[in-house]
Amino acid sequence: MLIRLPTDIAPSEITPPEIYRDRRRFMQGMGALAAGAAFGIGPDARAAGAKLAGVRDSAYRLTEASTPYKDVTTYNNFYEFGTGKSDPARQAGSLKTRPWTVAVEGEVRRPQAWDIDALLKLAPLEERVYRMRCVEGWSMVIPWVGYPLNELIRRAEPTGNAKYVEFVTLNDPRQMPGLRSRVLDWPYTEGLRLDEAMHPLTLLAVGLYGEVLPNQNGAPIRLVVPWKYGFKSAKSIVKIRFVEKQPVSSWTAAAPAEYGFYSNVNPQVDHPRWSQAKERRIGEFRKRDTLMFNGYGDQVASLYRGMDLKKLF
Ligand SMILES: Nc1nc2c(c(=O)[nH]1)N[C@H]1C(S)=C(S)[C@@H](COP(=O)(O)O)O[C@H]1N2
Ligand SMILES: [Mo]
Repeated sequence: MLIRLPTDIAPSEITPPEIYRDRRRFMQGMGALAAGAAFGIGPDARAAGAKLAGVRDSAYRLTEASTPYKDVTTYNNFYEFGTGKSDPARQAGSLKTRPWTVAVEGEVRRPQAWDIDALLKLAPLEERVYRMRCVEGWSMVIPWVGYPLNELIRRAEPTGNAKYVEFVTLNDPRQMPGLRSRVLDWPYTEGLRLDEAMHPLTLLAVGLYGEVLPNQNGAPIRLVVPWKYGFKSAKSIVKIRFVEKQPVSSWTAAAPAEYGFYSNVNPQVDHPRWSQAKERRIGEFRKRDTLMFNGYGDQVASLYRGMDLKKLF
């Protein structure tokens, strides 16, 4: 894998994540102690910010510095909670992540409605530090916690007709104020080809920075597909449907000339309204070159052999 070291950033520009985390942890600890004393309760292991137990290390980690927790959790796209970058952090507190069910259905031998707490135990949780690139031109490095989506897919036993996987996310106007706006056709849906969904890099994420996923990052469970633009990584998933025909995602439906089904990060294929050649890593000033397949070409280029990626963007 091609790994670029952040040699062009002054060390003073980076808040080391450990230091940031320590500071935050101390403040949280104080808050939890106060709440516990007042209500006689212990920490809720399922609440955003609670530490996830038994998270394994993994070989999937960049040597680049992770984007500070504060930026990862306050600069978000989650249109169900507003279109401003700081809206989700302010408004996603109204999302209820329990009870939560993820329906696995369609072209599978074993359809199942998974309770989220059973899903959390389906496979060992690992930490994976991935580079994430939004089509708007910014990027982050995020230490996700989760397991490969293929763990769930294998248990579902797709039939021979399953060629694609569709992801449907929560569509509840009582919890999601942004649904009142017609920016997209709700629910937010996304799709992958079955081999992309089975790829070992494709993650079902339930946490970040070792903790339960904050609501604004797609609690309680979301997709992470690091070689594709960020919008493919659907948040707060309630349904995973195996289908024969290529699904139409919300973004493709909204602007088919701008957002294709594949949406692989590709510095040579510009978005009609802006270049994709460079990106700004959140926290940095100078732009970086965007890498083909977001730097994951060694692992994923073979999925697209023989395809014209200018046409199938
Ligand atoms: N349900 C849902 N999922 C979503 C979005 C959204 O608006 N709604 N935005 C997408 C976009 S454009 C990006 S860049 C990523 C951002 O993920 P993050 O906020 O955890 O960094 O989430 C993606 N998943
Ligand atoms: Mo995005």
